[in-house]
Amino acid sequence: MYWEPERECMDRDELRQLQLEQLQATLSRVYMNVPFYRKKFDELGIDPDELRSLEDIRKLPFTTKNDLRDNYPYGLFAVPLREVVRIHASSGTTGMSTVVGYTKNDIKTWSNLVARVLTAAGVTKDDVVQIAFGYSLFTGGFGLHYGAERIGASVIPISSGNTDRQIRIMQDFKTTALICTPSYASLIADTIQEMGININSLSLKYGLFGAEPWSEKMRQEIQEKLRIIATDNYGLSEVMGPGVAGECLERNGLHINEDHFYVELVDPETLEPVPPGEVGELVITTLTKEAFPVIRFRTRDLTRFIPEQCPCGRKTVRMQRVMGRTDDMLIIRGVNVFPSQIENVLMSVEGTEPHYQIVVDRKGALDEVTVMVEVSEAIFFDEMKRQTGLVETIKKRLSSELNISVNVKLVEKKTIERTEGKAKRVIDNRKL
Ligand code: DLL
Repeated sequence: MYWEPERECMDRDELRQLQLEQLQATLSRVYMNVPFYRKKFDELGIDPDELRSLEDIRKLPFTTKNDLRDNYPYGLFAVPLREVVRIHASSGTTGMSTVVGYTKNDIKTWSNLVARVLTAAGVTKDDVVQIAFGYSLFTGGFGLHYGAERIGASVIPISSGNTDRQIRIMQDFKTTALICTPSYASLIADTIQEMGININSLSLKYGLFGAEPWSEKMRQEIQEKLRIIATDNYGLSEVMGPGVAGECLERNGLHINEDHFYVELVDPETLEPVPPGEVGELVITTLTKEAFPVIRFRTRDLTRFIPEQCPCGRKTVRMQRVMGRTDDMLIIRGVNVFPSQIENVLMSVEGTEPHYQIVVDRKGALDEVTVMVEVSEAIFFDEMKRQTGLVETIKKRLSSELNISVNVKLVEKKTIERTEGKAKRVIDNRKL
């Protein structure tokens, strides 16, 4: 049930000592090998050899996605290209993509960390693992593939897309673990139903989902439809890819691989540490990466640490599921809300389907938000009265639970675009 118990269950004091030593080594490495960091440290009068405690990390500057873009493509690599054996890049939905590299050793570390995440989520060498993440510059496919091979599972590198074929292969190859985004899992579940396949004829036991925010209700929905145990796992290409953190079978927060990543939570406005237990932006410093170390990388992801030790025995700190990215936060008449919170409310209303989209328009000085949600055919073709009732229920719940007032539109099944990768939950029509 553990992949590397000596690390995952390591005593906290010992862990902190290890983190400090690794941090010191990383800092002198980036100072020596990456002009960008050297310049920044020099400007601030920071001598990397003077870091005495982990808390001293707060004196170091943050690194942002813009810094990565400014140094496109290889400016932040800490080793010569001949030592780089793999290159990935982030999706770059906005602007230029960011490029990351791995040495041979980095790939080994990465595989091990993904192996930890898989093991914690129940996967063993006896499993048949279907990887329905894209195999591409995106880190999802290859990252999980290497981890699954590392533990000795039988890996099906099917990549994303071609859902009917995914399902046929799932049946024929007796897949026991499905790995993809939660929104793709939800599409696969619906397609299984539509194809008239009896779910009990499949061998699925586990689902490991990540790469985008999802709600607890969505987890329940997927678990019920696919009859699996679904866990959440988190990572980002700038830091490594998948393998940064993942849930154990307790399914109550994601264990962070702290012996490889030093994590902080800061207030995104003041950049000061948030008080214990509060939500903040996750900031990550890599402790062991060779080709592409990052110092205090601002992830833009909002979460909270769970201070209590997990009953599973791991001593690594857990983070709550990511609520969303600071850039995805909606401000609806002064109330801050994330799409995943809206999702949680929608999913708790009887009759809704797990497919929705949030459309933001500007009317005068105010943002107007319309939540479009798919409903079952029975409801869609039912009398007006029932539909109006459902709209009212959803509006009331959103208002009482999130304090937001929005328009709600029920739409027919399949109206909302399906995704085989990361879902686009917000359509922003404002010309800001
Ligand atoms: O999504 C890496 C990954 C692949 C993680 C497969 C897990 C599984 P990027 O494309 O660089 O890398 O996107 C990273 O996706 O900053 C978060 O905003 C979001 N994200 C990733 N995992 C989760 C998650 C991969 N479990 C960005 N929950 C991150 C919520 C997630 N958001």
